[in-house]
Amino acid sequence: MPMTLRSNRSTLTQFLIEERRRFPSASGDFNSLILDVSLACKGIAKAVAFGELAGVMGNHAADEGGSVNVQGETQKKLDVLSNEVFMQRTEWSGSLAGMASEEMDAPYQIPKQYPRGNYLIVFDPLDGSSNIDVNVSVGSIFSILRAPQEVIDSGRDVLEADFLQPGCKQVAAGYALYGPTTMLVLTVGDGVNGFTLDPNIGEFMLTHPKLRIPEDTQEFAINASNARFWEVPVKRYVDECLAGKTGVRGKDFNMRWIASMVAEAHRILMRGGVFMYPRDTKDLSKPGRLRLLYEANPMGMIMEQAGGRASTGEMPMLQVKPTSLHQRIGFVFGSKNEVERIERYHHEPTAKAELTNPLFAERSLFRD
Ligand code: AFP
Repeated sequence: MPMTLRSNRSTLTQFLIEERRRFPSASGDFNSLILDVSLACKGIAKAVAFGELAGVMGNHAADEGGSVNVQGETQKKLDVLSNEVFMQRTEWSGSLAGMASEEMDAPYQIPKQYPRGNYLIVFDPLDGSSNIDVNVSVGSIFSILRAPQEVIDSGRDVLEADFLQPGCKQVAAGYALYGPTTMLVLTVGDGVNGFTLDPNIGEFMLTHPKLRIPEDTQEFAINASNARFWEVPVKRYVDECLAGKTGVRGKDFNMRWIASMVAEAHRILMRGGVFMYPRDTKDLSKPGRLRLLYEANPMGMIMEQAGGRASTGEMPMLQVKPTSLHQRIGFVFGSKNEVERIERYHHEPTAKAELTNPLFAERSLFRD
């Protein structure tokens, strides 16, 4: 076990204080919020690590308050626990005007006994939790927005509309990855930095400063079982990757699918790649699988801050004007040149025409 007490690495606290020195008028509220979030993530990391030993695996029982969240998805015990940890760790300090979560239908009001602050936080407390029982890496994702001035001035309860800000308005975004090591990856709008939790001292240490995503890649991630529901530009892109050296791309591609977006995003941050959960025709009531406000926007900000790209397939993710708290959206992110290629395919005039041409379906390698 490495002895890290004499490490020269910055702690998260040190990193935040040094960042804050660049803004002498800053109150410190923002830093305290990030530290509260990091504490929530440490708590969740512990619960995840103890797993069955702590009795936290499996579904949240109906007799303990229900088992299906607002998305209509079965809640795991750890979903509920992680949500509570996030709320408890962040509600008290006076930095938040309100919060919203994947696990709560409506915005959560800061209890009256606590002061209200300038920021809103939106989070997915445990993304990938359908994998938790098989011990695959999972994570927490968060997005921090400035509360509308009128909310700050009046101190009123927050409304859904207060959260419906495009991703380009995010002040900060990050995720914690509960994998072989626990990591916190954070952007405050000035690049992306990765911190590894040092179990010896219980601190996040700056181990991956200024992360950059390679602009090119030969690795893609998509749930191929949905191939028959994909739109033409996505089919075309994947078919071309699969054709490898013998096709128009002239190079072989590798494919990965963990079904845990934080883990996929982290792989892409480390070595490049492209992730696609595109809009498809599987369930027309759902324009995509992932959620805009607490999955696509924070991950989109991280990708763009690391030199990658985040898109709906058709337009930059961070420009989308949200229409509801739990809105779903098609999401493509990762190495810049690949994401731009996918966007180009969506914009080519033939893409729309081919959508209505039944013959095109026969050309996909995923068809019989
Ligand atoms: P859960 O949090 O319900 O497990 O969903 C995970 C997720 O939102 C995202 O992390 C994955 O990329 C995606 O769903 C996996 O979806 P498939 O089950 O269709 O592969």
